[in-house]
Amino acid sequence: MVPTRELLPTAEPLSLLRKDGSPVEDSPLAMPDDDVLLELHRRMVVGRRFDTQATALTKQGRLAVYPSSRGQEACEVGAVLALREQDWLFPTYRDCVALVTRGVDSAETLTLLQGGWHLGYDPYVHRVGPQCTPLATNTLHAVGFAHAARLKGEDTAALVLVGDGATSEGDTHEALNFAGVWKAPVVFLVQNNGYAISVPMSKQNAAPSLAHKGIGYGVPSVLVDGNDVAAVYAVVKEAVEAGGPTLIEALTYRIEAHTNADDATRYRTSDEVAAWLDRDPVDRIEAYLTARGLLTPERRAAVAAEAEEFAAGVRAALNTDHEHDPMSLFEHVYATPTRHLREQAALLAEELA
Ligand SMILES: Cc1ncc(C[n+]2csc(CCOP(=O)(O)OP(=O)(O)O)c2C)c(N)n1
Repeated sequence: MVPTRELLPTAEPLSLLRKDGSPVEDSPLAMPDDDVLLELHRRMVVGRRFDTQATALTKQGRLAVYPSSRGQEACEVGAVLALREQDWLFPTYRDCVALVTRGVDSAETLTLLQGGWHLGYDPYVHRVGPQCTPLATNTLHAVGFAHAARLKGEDTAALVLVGDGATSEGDTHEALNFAGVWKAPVVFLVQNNGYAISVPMSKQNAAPSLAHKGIGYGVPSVLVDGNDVAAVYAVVKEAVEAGGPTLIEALTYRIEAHTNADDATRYRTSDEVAAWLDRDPVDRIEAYLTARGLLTPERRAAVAAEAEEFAAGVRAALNTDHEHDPMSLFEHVYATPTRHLREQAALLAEELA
């Protein structure tokens, strides 16, 4: 039997960098190498610029909806860069920054949110499952996938991203249970950003932390500072290398509203948002790298220029109109369309004729 303490998270979140960027001397985590830290920083800056660009495109009507992950870049980037090439990512609607970090084309990432097509990218190219909007469904995809890969003799881990609210769904618990039973190589990363739309954590959870829930399934659990990219990278890398299931709760905050269709001022105060802006994940790694002389003014300027170029590419792609055949709405859902779908397709064809 695994000793209880090996399954439980630490009382305080693990970290490598304090909010001012100074290093935590007695951290049990291994500080990533300098080149990794610089890459984490670069991808966070580009990811944030992508995110602000996508939010702007909703205001211009070029994007139907966008769930921003501003403030959560350390989770999105740290976790993805900790994956090996052969590993798979199972994201939610919130995780566009994780997708572009994994290499998915930015315009293809936004196709679904633009309302252009069911899915804009080929999941096999970068080993990224479809972004799931039905909460927690991706947890089951990840466990099934990782278990199947192991049965096939493949060395593949699955990283599944979920929000705090998704941990209240039955699917998450079924997935954790089977991950524990099968010892499937799945890393569950819960980005605890404090809210499920307007519902705060206090109305979702009575446990000491979300990470505590792993013990009931025999799944080792980790609590980490989700605004510390070095720490997120370190814990996800360790979990991938461990080869079995791990539940990681990363404490972070969603700076923007739930989506552009939400008014967050109705359920949270500006003081609360300001307190989290003070814990900004990009500022933190920048402060550390600058103090160590690794982030020179030249490199900083080059990264900023790259981010601007990336955003320009997103604008150009999203400002291009594509022709979509309305009849394609009925494709790729069922191998054999149901009677209702056939009837609806016939009605639409008649209307379009
Ligand atoms: C099964 C299901 N129930 C309800 C919803 C509606 N819904 C969309 S997002 C959301 C809140 C999710 O919060 P959380 O899991 O914390 O993720 P976040 O949006 O904060 O990233 C809800 C309830 C849904 N998408 N799927």
